[in-house]
Amino acid sequence: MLDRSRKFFIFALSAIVLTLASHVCSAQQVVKIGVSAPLTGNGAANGKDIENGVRLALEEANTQRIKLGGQEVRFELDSVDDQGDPRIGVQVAQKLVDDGVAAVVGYYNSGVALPSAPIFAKAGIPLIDPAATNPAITRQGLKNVFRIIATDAQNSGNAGKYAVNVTKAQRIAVMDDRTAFGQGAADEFKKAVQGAGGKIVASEFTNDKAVEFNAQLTTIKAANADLLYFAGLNNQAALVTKRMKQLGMRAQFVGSGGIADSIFISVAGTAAEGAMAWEYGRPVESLPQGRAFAEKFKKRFGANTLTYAPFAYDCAWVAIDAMKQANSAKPDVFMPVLHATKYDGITGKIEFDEFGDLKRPTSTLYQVKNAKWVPVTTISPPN
Ligand code: ABU
Repeated sequence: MLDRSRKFFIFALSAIVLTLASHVCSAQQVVKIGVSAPLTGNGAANGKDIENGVRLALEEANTQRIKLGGQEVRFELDSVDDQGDPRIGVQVAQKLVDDGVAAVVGYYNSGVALPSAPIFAKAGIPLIDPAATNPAITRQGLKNVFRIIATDAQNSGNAGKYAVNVTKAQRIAVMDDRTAFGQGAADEFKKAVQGAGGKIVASEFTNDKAVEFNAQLTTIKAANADLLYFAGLNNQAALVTKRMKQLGMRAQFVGSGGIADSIFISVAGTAAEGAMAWEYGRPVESLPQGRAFAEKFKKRFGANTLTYAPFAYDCAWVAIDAMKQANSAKPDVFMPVLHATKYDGITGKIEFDEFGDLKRPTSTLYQVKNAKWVPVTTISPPN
């Protein structure tokens, strides 16, 4: 049996230890950064790429022991799987709001971004988009949406003008996957082709689950098209090029954004050779910090980035940078700073226009040569 004074001593010691522990914990403020992307299903490889880009940024930020309002912060990743499905997307957006995230990096799919952005707007939480490119995402009159990647008005607009003015295609065909991204990109491409005086000879569509395109490609072949612009994503684009080869089509395949990656090359096999695609931004390895980022990413995750990790990494750092400047992780305090961002990122200089889109959006045309995507040309607005 312990005597009374010994019991009191143990009780007092426990109280001191608990007080000290709670003091140490409260000395570090946790700031949650949300990510919404498809972590399962068709877009999972791209979703994981986005998630890992943010993860890397937060791990680096934590090594810097950043202080906000005099208190050290620890950034915590709060990642949700939107499955590339708009219905799931809005549910998990609400979960991020309920979790109290300070900012969100998302989306991969434009069709998920469109209905989810207003949920963060209502909660006053900034959403920074690394990959979803339908122009309407930043045109919903919301003040919380930012995007650090060219839109499809810009990327597919460049593609349309280039097809007419540089490639000199005479008979242009278009096919899209009827998603918010694919249909939007196809419309922007057609507008640009027609604006440049080009001729659209066929306009076909599929759906984003389809694996067979015989009917559409037979129509396009019969229209004697010399260029096919496919507005859809990597896996399906690869199946389209394979079928084009099987049908003996001579039309130049040109993809919209979301195609120039290792998945396309591995699925298309030898049919990939010569395929072209317009992608967002500059080739990362051509940028001052790009090569170092690629090495860091590979070392951390044991794999190369697929496409969007550099953009997602920049999204996270743009948010952290705004918090540092505002000396606060409260969205209403750092959001005005976010609007005035001037940030030198892995993907280039980041400044936003009145819609939250990049002031100087860039896109690059790539072509597959010897089973590798090689940059052909980059288009960027003049300074
Ligand atoms: N921008 C390519 C990724 C797909 C999308 O925007 O839906």
